Amino acid sequence: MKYSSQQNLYLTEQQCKQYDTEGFVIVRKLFSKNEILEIARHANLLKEMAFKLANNIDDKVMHKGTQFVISHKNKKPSIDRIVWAGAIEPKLLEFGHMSKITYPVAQLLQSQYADHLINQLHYKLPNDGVKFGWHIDLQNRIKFDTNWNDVGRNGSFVQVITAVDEHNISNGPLRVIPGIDKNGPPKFPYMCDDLELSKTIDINQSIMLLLSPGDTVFLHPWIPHSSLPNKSVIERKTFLNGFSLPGANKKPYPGVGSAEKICLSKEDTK
Ligand SMILES: O=C(O)CCC(=O)C(=O)O
Repeated sequence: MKYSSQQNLYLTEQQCKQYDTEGFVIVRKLFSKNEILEIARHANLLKEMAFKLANNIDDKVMHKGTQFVISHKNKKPSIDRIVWAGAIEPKLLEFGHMSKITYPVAQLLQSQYADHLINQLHYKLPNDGVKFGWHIDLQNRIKFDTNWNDVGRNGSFVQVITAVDEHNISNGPLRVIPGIDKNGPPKFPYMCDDLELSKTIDINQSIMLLLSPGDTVFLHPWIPHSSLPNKSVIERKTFLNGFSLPGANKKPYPGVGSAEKICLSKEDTK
């Protein structure tokens, strides 16, 4: 192993193997309680801003370099996502660039550099109806950039998902279908429901990722995942950072400063 000086920041060999074979690895309590409180504080400021910006129509509002995606379910505005949150709250970019995120990403992408594509917040307030259909992140990347290229031949993208609140069985946790087929990504309709997915994939294999605040999931771009609406009284905030191998993505993402090339690790992780 060439990287030793920051050994404790890296995933273990077993965790890397789990990512390669299962398509995800959970690192419990990656962020401390104080760090999560700080992330939640910035997320709550942006939540208030989103509701101030909400019109009566479904909309994507670009404000001060951050994109607010708002829709109306049950005649009330709900926040689908806040994209490139760090443009307004730069501290969120700092959290996204912390070594505890970027060192494992360097290992998984096998690269010292990456383009930081995603710095995003998902809210899922109680009964707001927000849900995410079944998809793989590769579909998101190709939908955005039709010239997306898997230059690294390992998916070339890692999504890092941090629980800000608890993710429990009733507030719409992430559901995944574990397993990476080395022959290529699974094919099924983008953002489909359980019924549609079950035509091609055994839905009984799906598992819920139950998380405590600070727990962080490193997600492979070929793993099918989705989440149901929040039917509880507990808010389910999530902080997401996505990184692609330089050369894979050719288009800037929404948000001022997005898709910037960053140094993930001072050490060669190949
Ligand atoms: O927040 C969620 O439940 C879904 C996240 C997701 O689908 C994604 O990161 O691609």
